[in-house]
This record gives sequence, C-alpha cells and structure tokens, in this order.
Amino acid sequence: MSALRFPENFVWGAATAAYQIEGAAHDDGRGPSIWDTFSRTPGKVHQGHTGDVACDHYHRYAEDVALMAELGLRAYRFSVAWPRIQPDGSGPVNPRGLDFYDRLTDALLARGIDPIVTLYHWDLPQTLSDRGGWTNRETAEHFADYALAVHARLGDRIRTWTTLNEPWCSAYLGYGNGVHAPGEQDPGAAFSAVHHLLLGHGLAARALRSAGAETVGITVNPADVRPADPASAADAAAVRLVDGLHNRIFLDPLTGAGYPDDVLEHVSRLVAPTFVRDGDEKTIAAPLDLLGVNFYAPTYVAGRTDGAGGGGAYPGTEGAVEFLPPAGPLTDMGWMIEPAALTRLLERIATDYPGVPLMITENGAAFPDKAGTEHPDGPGQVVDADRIAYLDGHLRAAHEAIARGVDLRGYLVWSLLDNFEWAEGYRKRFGIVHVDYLTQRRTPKSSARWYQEVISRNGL
Ligand code: IFM
Repeated sequence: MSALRFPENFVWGAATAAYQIEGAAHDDGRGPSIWDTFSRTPGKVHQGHTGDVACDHYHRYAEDVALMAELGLRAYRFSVAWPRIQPDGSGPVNPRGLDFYDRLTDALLARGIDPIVTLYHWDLPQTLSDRGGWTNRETAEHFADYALAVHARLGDRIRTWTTLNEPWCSAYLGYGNGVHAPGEQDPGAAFSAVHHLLLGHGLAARALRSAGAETVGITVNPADVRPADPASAADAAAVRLVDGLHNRIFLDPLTGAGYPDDVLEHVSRLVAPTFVRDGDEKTIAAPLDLLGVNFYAPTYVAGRTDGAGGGGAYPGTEGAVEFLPPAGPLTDMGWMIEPAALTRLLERIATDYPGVPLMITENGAAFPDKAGTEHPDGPGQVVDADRIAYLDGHLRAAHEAIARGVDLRGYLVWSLLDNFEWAEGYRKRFGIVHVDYLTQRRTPKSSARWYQEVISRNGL
C-alpha cells in the first residue's frame, strides 16, 4: 500500500481517564465517586474490580509522561476527577487535588506534550449522585462551577478544554440499562440525564470561554447506524430512531438546532420532558471550537413489528429494534472491526454539522495480549499484531475522510495504558502499553512502537 501522509500539524496523541488509571482513591482529600460505590456493589463489575489502585498513575505520572515522550506523543488527553477537586461536588475547592493536575500539566509541557483536558469522564461525586445526580438540574450548575475552579488553576497552561466524555454512556448506561454507575434503570431518568448533561456542558463551555479558555469542546461517541437490509423500510425506520437517540439528540442541540422533533416525540412517550426549560437549548448551543469523536465499531439494526427486538441500551426501543449480533472479526469486547464505518461517520458529521473542527479523541481496541509474568511473547515483548491492524485500518479510514474534505485535526489512541475498563474491570486490555497490575510494570507493546513510527513519519 502506498504511503499516506497526514496534514501538517495533525495532532497525534493518546487518551486516558482519571478513574481508569489514577488509583489513589483516598489520597489528598479525594471524595468518593459513583464509580467507587458502583464497583463495590456486588455483581456490577467483573470480579469486584475497583479503581482503588488501577495503574497507580497518580503516583507514577512522571514515569508515564516520560513514556509518552519516548513514544513521541504530541498530545495527551486526560480527565480531571471532579471528586479530587470538590470532594462533595460543590463548595470548597480542594487545593491538593488541583496540585496533582498542576504537576501533571507541567510534566507534560516540559516534554512538549500538549495537555487536552476532559472535565468529566464519568466519576461524578457521590454526594451529587445522592441528590439525584444528572437527573437533578443543580448538577449541571455545579459542573460549571467545578469547570471554573479547574480553569482558575490550569487555565494559564491548558489550551484545549473538553467538557464531557460520551454523555450517551453517562445517560443511557448510567440511568437507562444500569450497566454503568450509578446503575439506575429508568427511561425517564436517562432522558433527564441527557438534558442535564448537555445543559452542564453549555453552562461550563460558556463559563470557560468567559474565563479566557482558548479552545472549548465536547467529546461524543456518535454511532454509524446501518440497516440490516438496505432495502427494508422497517430497517430504515429503526436506523432513524436509533440515530435520533444516539446522535441527533446530542449533536442537534449542541450545534444550535435544538432537539429534533421526532426525538422529542419519542421521549415524550416515556416521560414528560418538563426538565427542558426555556432558554436551555440556547445555553446548550454554546459555540464549539472542537468536537471530539470517539469511535470503535458500527451499529447494525433491524426494525421489528413482532415485538421481538431487544432494544439494547436505548429507552423505548424494546420490542421495536433488533441490534444485530456483531459479525466478522471482533475485538475482545466483542465489537465489530469495520474501519470504513469511521470514514462514513466523520463525513456524515462534517456534512450535517458543518463548521466544527473534529478530532478523534478515542479509537482503539481491546485484545487479550499477555506479557511479563503471564505468557511472555519474549523478554520485554508484547506482540499485538491484531491491535496494529485495527489502528492501521482506522487511521487509513480517517485519512480517507480527510481526503474527502473532513476537517479532522487529530487522532488520540485509546488508550495509552491498559486500564480499568468499567464494568469489565481489568480483564479487557486497550493499552498500547501493557500494565502488569501486580508490579505496575509498563511494557510498550509492538503497537506502541508502531505508533511511534507513525507519529514520526506523520503517516502510514
Ligand atoms: O474505556 C472506555 C472509555 O472510558 C470511554 N470510551 C470507550 C472506552 C472503551 O470502552
């Protein structure tokens, strides 16, 4: 295959999230989050794994930043743990929590790595959850205060701020099917959470911009929703419904179009959307400098009229929509590998929501690679050809989107390190760097060395 070069100044980096790597769950005044509670609830997380220690990044950040520099990363996307900054989610700011991100930011900048901050990657302070979490409008207001507190400390050094990571997951998995914290199963709560997450984004984005933030954005995980049978009208209707509940419910209001009528009608069948107040849609439509896109796999659906569809995580689709079992080669998550879906998705976003620069803020794959004390591929080696193939395919797909005119600014691999994969615990490994959880030893996998080459060549 011929060489592919990415645009000059294309941002190459990696991403992680606080609860998944930091550990130090009780250090320096950190308060409890919904993931501390959820992971301690029997049956919720694989083998009762928790983020108490994780990759111990809180104590090993300097070593990890050195590794990033060795790999040539130009950017590093990390999230700030709200409960470190405000242990109860509101009120006094904990300076020792901010100190950690201050040290991390300085370490990154000293190595020429651009920090990209995510303010919320799912670790809601437990106290706020006890008051309703994202179903309570006050959480959105507290989120803006918290964003300002972080900006007040780091705003002199951090250029790129993203508010939420994947609000779809927070709302539908957290409050809809309950597979994520806080584990509620209530369709009305899921939609109320969607709205308050978006409102929190809008309030925080406005506050950050007034405080002088240079680049303000949000990260979503939009779906490339495809029909099982392209000729079927029922399947087309299922695509439209799932697209509405996954993509348009977020992207339309974020870009100023307000909630789509068909989506509001669907929501109204499950809950009266009284949580949407006058002026909210305007707040949510705060100008976006960057839209982060997290992508892993496409979604294939079929329309059912016999009430036999599973409905998946989408409230109100039970019986009417069947989510097809993933086909073809799968990752260790059981997710399909179809890079062309990424090109389609990026093109679609660029077409339907023009004018917003895009960045792939997560893309990667879990594979059960082994190292160290387990089954070494050789001394100090973790050979992960399957991950390289996945990343190579998706980078080619991203390049194709750029060639078709999409304004794609960068690519951040998920993830730098193997880490706590939420309900799956530590059994799923997404890292380009292997973590031995017994010793905390880091071993760059072959994919890390491959990625290092990609970055140095600015292409494939
Ligand atoms: O690990 C997660 C991450 O926290 C959010 N996006 C998807 C990843 C893989 O499931």
